[in-house]
Amino acid sequence: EDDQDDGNLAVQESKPKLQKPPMYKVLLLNDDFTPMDFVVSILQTIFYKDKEEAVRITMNVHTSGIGVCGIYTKDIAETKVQQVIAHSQENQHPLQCTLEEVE
Ligand code: NFA
Repeated sequence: EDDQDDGNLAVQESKPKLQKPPMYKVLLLNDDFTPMDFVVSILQTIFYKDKEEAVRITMNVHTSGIGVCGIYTKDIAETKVQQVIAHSQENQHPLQCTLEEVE
């Protein structure tokens, strides 16, 4: 903007066009084989949950069959899904993880 009075039209006529990015839930799926402690450690290391929250999420997945680990933008959600699957396979656990768009 310069010093001349333009009635501030340039400012008033240029509305911001920022959009909220689509967000994705990262979901953990229950199975009969992956040890509880392994799921808790994944939630602490990959999803930065404290111990109490990690245990809460693990028990929710164990009892209900599925649960949300966190909500992220697409790139971050996809990376976390791959990290969970890779870490599980390295330890010969069948733990599955997927993502789902919010709303
Ligand atoms: N159901 C698994 C067990 O009883 C624990 C588990 C929890 C697995 C959450 C996957 C996800 N050992």
